[in-house]
Amino acid sequence: MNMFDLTGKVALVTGGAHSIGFAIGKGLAQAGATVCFNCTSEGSRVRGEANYAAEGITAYGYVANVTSEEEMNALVAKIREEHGIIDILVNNAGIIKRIPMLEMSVADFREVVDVDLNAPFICAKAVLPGMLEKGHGKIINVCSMMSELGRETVAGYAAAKGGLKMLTKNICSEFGGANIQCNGIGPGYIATQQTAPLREKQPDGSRHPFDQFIIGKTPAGRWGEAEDLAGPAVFLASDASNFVNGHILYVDGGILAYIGKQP
Ligand code: GCO
Repeated sequence: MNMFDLTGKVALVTGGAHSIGFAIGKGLAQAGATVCFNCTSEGSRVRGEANYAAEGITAYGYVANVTSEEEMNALVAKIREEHGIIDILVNNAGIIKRIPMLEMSVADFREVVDVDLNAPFICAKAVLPGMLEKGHGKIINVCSMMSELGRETVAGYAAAKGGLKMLTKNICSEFGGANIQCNGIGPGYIATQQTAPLREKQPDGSRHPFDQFIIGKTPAGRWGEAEDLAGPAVFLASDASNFVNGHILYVDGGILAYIGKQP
């Protein structure tokens, strides 16, 4: 018996065409799940399916905007028709705007909260009726270091990711009795396109000060790779975690445990 086996399960990974979402989708597929993902353009849908195909995986991409209740309801209905009721939802799609707070427009703040917090509510609401019908379900919210910590320039992102942590606990509270587990994964600093500006080499070829800061702040002494999130995602998607609920599993190389190196 393999308690991590996801054979026969249908997963939807929002923003699962590339980066962290892709690494999670790939992990779920390798554990046996049928993986569906959505993205915002036909181009990334095609590229996303090709990314999976290059790993020998058939994944199913759809164009749908996570901030639209109508589009996500339609997507969930379509996946049900084509593959079955969704067993696993990974709320991964997210954006960041790094702008000092006094320069940040309310529109920018709202946009970040819309994608990073309102959308997970919309997507969870869309899949929960099917999970209730089926008598089980797993919702995994991709949180952040910013679910716990603040940092200059990321007011919208930190507010949304802190909110996402609490949405996780609330879904757990409300649906735990229906055998639905809602947990979060909190990536530390992961080398992705989103964090590329924080790792850009200086004109003199030296490391970006933020890059040095993160290496010093991470007991593991490195940035994470998107693949580091696959195992934790498989765990939270599988029967191995059936009594784990409302928990945020930080996958951060130890950042949250460590005060940091003395300069
Ligand atoms: C930042 C943001 C993100 C982080 C990530 C940490 O510091 O700019 O926090 O870009 O990479 O979400 O979990």
